[in-house]
Amino acid sequence: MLMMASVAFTGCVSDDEEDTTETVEETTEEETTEEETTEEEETVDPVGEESTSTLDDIIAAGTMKCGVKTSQFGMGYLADDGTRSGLDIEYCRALAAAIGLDPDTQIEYKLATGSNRFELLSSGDIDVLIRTTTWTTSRDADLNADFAGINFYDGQGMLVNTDAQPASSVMDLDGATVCVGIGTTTEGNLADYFNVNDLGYTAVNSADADAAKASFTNGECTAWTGDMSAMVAQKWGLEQGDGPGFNMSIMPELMSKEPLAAATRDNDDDWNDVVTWVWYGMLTAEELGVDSTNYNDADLSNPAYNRLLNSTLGLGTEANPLAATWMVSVLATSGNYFEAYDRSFCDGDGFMQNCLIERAGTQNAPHWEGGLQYAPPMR
Ligand SMILES: N[C@@H](CCC(=O)N[C@@H](CS)C(=O)NCC(=O)O)C(=O)O
Repeated sequence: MLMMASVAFTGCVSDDEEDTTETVEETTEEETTEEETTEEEETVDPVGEESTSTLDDIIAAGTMKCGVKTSQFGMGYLADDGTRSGLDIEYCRALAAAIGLDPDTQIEYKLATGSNRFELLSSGDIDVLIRTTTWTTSRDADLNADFAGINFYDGQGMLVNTDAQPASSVMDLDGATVCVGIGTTTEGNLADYFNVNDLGYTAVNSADADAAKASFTNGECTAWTGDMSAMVAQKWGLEQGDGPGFNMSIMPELMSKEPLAAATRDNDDDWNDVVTWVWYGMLTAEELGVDSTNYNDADLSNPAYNRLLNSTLGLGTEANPLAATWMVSVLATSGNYFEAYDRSFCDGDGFMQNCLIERAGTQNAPHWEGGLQYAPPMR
C-alpha cells in the first residue's frame, strides 16, 4: 500500500514546505521566489482579537481537558471497568499525543452534556469539546465556539417502541410521545420535521441519555430521537441481556444533517488549527497507506510522507510549535482514521468486521471511496 501510494505521488509533489526537515535539495531561482512568497505569507499578522492560545495554557498545565460524553458506544463511551472508547475518545487521545502529552495520563476527561457543553467550553472548564456536537450556524456565530475536524457525518434518527406504536416510518408517528435531549439540535429538527409533515407529537424532554433511556423503557415516550449513531448504539445497548421487554425499530428516515465536529473557543486560531489538522492528519495517513504498524517503514525521501511524518507544517504557537513527528505520535496512539473507526465501531482487527455502524458506502467513507471524508492537502 505504501509503495503504491508512493508511485502515485512522485509525479506531482513539489518542495515548497519550509518546515520539512528533509534532505536539502538544489533550488532553482523560481523555487526560491516561491519559497520567499510563502514565508512572506506566513508573517502576516493575524486579524482579530489578540489572545493567548489554549495550546500554551495546556502545555503549561501539563494536562488537556477534553469534554466528552460517556453514554454513546462508538463515539464517547465509559464502560463499567472505567475504560473509555469511541471515535471522539480516539480523537482526544490523538490530539494529546500530537501536542506532546501522554494520552494515558495527561488527559482530563470532563462529562459534557447536551445542555452544558458550550458553557463548559466558553468558561474554560474544557479546552476542547469532542462530543457528538453538530456544527451549525448559530453555534458557530453565537456560542463562542469555532468548529474543527468533522469526525463523523451523522443525521437524525428515530427509535420506536413498535409494540406501543406500530410504525415503519416517521410518517406513522402522528400523535407520538417522543423523548428528546435538551440543548440539542435534535429538538429543533424534531419540531421542524413534524411541522413540515403535518404530524403532531408530545415532546418528553430529557436532561441526558440516561433520563431518555429510562423514559423510553418505562413507556413515558414511545419514540426516542437523536443522532442516528446514538440511536443505533442505544438500541444495541437495550438489546443486551434481557432486552427492554418490547420490540424496537429504527425508522428509515434521516431527518437532518448532523456533521459532528470538535469545537474550540473563538479567537483561538492556533489551537483550532491543531485540532483541525490532527483529524485531517489521520485521514491523510489513511490516504497515503500509513498506519500504526508501518509508519516506521515510510520512505521519507518521498515529500508527501516526509510532510506527514516529519514536519510541523507551521502548526502550534511560537512558544509551543508541534514536534516535527507529531503525526508519528498520533499514529502510535490512535492510528489513522480507518484504524480509529475500526476500533470504535467494529472488531478493531484491521478489517472493519462486525461493525455496529458500517463506514463503507456511507458519508463517513473517505472521498476516494465516494464518501465525504476529505482532507485538504497537508503541505
Ligand atoms: N448532535 C446533536 C445531538 C447530540 C446529543 O447530545 N444527543 C443526545 C441524544 S440522546 C445525547 O447524547 N444526550 C446525552 C447527554 O446529553 O448526555 C447536537 O449536537 O445537538
